[in-house]
Amino acid sequence: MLTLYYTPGACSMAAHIVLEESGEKYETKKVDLAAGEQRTEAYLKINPLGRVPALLLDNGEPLAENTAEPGFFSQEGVQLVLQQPEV
Ligand SMILES: N[C@@H](CCC(=O)N[C@@H](CS)C(=O)NCC(=O)O)C(=O)O
Repeated sequence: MLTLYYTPGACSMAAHIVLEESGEKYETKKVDLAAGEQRTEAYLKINPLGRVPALLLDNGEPLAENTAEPGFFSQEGVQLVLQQPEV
Protein backbone atom coordinates (compact mmCIF):
# COMPACT_ATOMS: atom_id res chain seq x y z
CA MET A 1 0.00 0.00 0.00
CA LEU A 2 1.11 3.57 -0.66
CA THR A 3 2.09 5.68 2.34
CA LEU A 4 1.86 9.44 2.34
CA TYR A 5 4.02 11.35 4.80
CA TYR A 6 2.37 14.69 5.34
CA THR A 7 1.88 17.61 7.69
CA PRO A 8 -1.51 19.23 8.22
CA GLY A 9 -1.57 22.73 6.74
CA ALA A 10 1.64 22.27 4.75
CA CYS A 11 2.12 21.96 0.99
CA SER A 12 1.78 18.19 1.31
CA MET A 13 -1.93 18.92 0.99
CA ALA A 14 -1.41 19.00 -2.79
CA ALA A 15 -0.05 15.44 -2.77
CA HIS A 16 -2.86 14.39 -0.47
CA ILE A 17 -5.52 15.73 -2.86
CA VAL A 18 -3.96 13.99 -5.87
CA LEU A 19 -3.72 10.74 -3.92
CA GLU A 20 -7.33 10.95 -2.79
CA GLU A 21 -8.50 11.68 -6.34
CA SER A 22 -6.46 8.76 -7.71
CA GLY A 23 -8.67 6.24 -5.92
CA GLU A 24 -5.56 4.27 -4.89
CA LYS A 25 -5.43 2.70 -1.44
CA TYR A 26 -3.08 4.53 0.86
CA GLU A 27 -2.29 5.21 4.46
CA THR A 28 -1.02 8.43 5.97
CA LYS A 29 1.71 9.20 8.45
CA LYS A 30 1.90 12.59 10.06
CA VAL A 31 5.28 14.31 10.21
CA ASP A 32 5.67 16.92 12.95
CA LEU A 33 7.62 19.67 11.19
CA ALA A 34 7.45 21.98 14.22
CA ALA A 35 9.25 19.35 16.29
CA GLY A 36 11.86 18.81 13.56
CA GLU A 37 10.77 15.25 12.77
CA GLN A 38 11.70 15.84 9.11
CA ARG A 39 15.36 16.00 10.15
CA THR A 40 15.42 12.76 12.12
CA GLU A 41 17.51 9.88 10.84
CA ALA A 42 14.39 7.76 10.44
CA TYR A 43 12.61 10.31 8.26
CA LEU A 44 15.70 11.18 6.22
CA LYS A 45 15.80 7.52 5.19
CA ILE A 46 12.34 8.04 3.68
CA ASN A 47 13.02 11.45 2.19
CA PRO A 48 16.67 12.57 2.18
CA LEU A 49 15.46 16.09 1.33
CA GLY A 50 13.94 16.31 4.82
CA ARG A 51 10.63 17.67 3.63
CA VAL A 52 7.02 16.71 3.23
CA PRO A 53 5.38 15.35 1.23
CA ALA A 54 6.94 11.98 0.64
CA LEU A 55 4.98 9.21 -0.99
CA LEU A 56 6.39 5.76 -0.28
CA LEU A 57 5.57 3.42 -3.16
CA ASP A 58 4.85 -0.29 -2.90
CA ASN A 59 8.39 -1.07 -4.07
CA GLY A 60 9.86 0.98 -1.22
CA GLU A 61 10.91 3.89 -3.43
CA PRO A 62 9.93 7.38 -2.26
CA LEU A 63 8.50 10.17 -4.40
CA ALA A 64 9.64 13.36 -2.78
CA GLU A 65 8.06 16.19 -4.77
CA ASN A 66 4.44 17.22 -5.09
CA THR A 67 4.89 17.57 -8.83
CA ALA A 68 6.15 13.97 -9.22
CA GLU A 69 2.87 12.42 -8.15
CA PRO A 70 0.63 13.14 -11.16
CA GLY A 71 3.35 11.74 -13.45
CA PHE A 72 3.59 8.60 -11.35
CA PHE A 73 -0.15 7.95 -11.46
CA SER A 74 -0.24 8.67 -15.17
CA GLN A 75 2.47 6.02 -15.73
CA GLU A 76 0.41 3.61 -13.62
CA GLY A 77 -2.56 4.20 -15.92
CA VAL A 78 -4.57 6.09 -13.31
CA GLN A 79 -6.56 8.92 -14.82
CA LEU A 80 -6.80 12.05 -12.75
CA VAL A 81 -9.75 14.17 -13.72
CA LEU A 82 -10.26 16.95 -11.24
CA GLN A 83 -13.70 18.43 -11.46
CA GLN A 84 -15.15 21.65 -10.19
CA PRO A 85 -17.45 20.82 -7.30
CA GLU A 86 -21.10 21.78 -7.80
CA VAL A 87 -22.23 24.60 -5.55
N1 LIG B 1 9.19 21.42 -3.80
C1 LIG B 1 8.70 20.63 -2.68
C2 LIG B 1 8.56 21.54 -1.48
C3 LIG B 1 8.44 20.72 -0.21
C4 LIG B 1 8.51 21.64 1.01
O1 LIG B 1 9.10 22.75 0.96
N2 LIG B 1 7.92 21.17 2.10
C5 LIG B 1 7.93 21.96 3.32
C6 LIG B 1 6.51 22.08 3.90
S1 LIG B 1 5.47 23.04 2.81
C7 LIG B 1 8.77 21.25 4.36
O2 LIG B 1 8.72 20.02 4.47
N3 LIG B 1 9.53 22.02 5.14
C8 LIG B 1 10.29 21.48 6.23
C9 LIG B 1 11.68 22.02 6.29
O3 LIG B 1 12.10 22.71 5.31
O4 LIG B 1 12.36 21.76 7.27
C10 LIG B 1 7.38 19.97 -3.07
O5 LIG B 1 6.58 20.60 -3.81
O6 LIG B 1 7.14 18.83 -2.69
